[in-house]
Amino acid sequence: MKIALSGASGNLGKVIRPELLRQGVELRSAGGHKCPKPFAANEDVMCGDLRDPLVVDRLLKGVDILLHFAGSSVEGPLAGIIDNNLTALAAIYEGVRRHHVKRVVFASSNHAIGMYPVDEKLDIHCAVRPDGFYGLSKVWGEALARMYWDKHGVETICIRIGSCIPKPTEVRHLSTWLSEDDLLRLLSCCITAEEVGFCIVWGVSDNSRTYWDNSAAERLGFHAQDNAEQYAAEITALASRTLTENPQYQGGSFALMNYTPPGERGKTSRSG
Ligand code: 15L
Repeated sequence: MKIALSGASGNLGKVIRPELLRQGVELRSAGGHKCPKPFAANEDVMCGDLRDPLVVDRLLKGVDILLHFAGSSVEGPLAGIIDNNLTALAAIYEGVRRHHVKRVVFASSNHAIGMYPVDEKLDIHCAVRPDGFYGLSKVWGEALARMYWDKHGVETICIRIGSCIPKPTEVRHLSTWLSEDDLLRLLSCCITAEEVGFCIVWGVSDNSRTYWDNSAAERLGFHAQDNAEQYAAEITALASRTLTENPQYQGGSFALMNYTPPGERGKTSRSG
């Protein structure tokens, strides 16, 4: 089986590559401006702008599964998000069609639903509530994937990734953490599951304080083994020392960027 990975030089790409290569996967890893250095003999590397169909052709030739981890990964100016997360994604899905790639695993994000309050437990069918342009671009990506399944039979698993970092560093992560080992376990299920059609799952560990019901991922065979609670004492002590407030919205700080507090809504701004 040949797997392509976009976003290979990013934080998650660097976690994913060694494990796939260790498993003997024939991997094509793509970076953006710079080509990544191959980690092993079974890795071929490339780079380029994924809005360009010729670059997409190089990425997808002979590929069975694409792990799409490239694109803007944080909130930022709309123009860049449109280039990276909308235009490039559309070019990729057209390439997926041209090359008969069977399945895409799309790195979506919890920021597609980031405006939900933290005391609401969500299942995967909840309505979207993006917390910014970045979250909105992930909603668009999920809908694009849905369309390619309905119209062209291209399978996609969208993973709404929580906070995939080596260990939790703030109170919110006690709910949103996805350990790197659990990410690898989840990806392995996404690669080997039989027929998946189109589905969305949460990318989250088995956290006692999770916001999300992840039975959709369990249906793919995923059983998270890590729990952020093991860091709870450390994190709460840190939060009380630094007087950090508990998050209000599931998207944390993203939800509060360019945010109008309820008491100030509808008031004329000083410049207006
Ligand atoms: C994401 O989608 C971002 O890519 C990452 O940088 C984190 O901010 C993460 O979400 C999170 O919500 O913690």
